[in-house]
Amino acid sequence: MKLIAVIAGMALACGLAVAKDATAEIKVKGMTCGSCVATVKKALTATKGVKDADVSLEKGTATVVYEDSQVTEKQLADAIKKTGFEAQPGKTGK
Ligand SMILES: [Cu+2]
Repeated sequence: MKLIAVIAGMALACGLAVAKDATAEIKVKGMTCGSCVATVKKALTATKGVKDADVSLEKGTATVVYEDSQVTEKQLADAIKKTGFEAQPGKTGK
């Protein structure tokens, strides 16, 4: 019955690959140093549904990988706003 276990495992892996991850690029205004970046990143990664957050000081953006069934782009922007910075949801990619 080893073969069945292998097939079941493959089916499971495929199911996980299908689970939707969305990427949001949010404009963040007001960051001036590495500490600001860390604050924004921390707020994002602490938000439910967020898998990864990459904050750029030079570009003034936060690139967030999140599960769109758990959190919306607006909620991500709100999480940033709570830290005292201005946030504007931008384009969404896959
Ligand atoms: Cu700062």
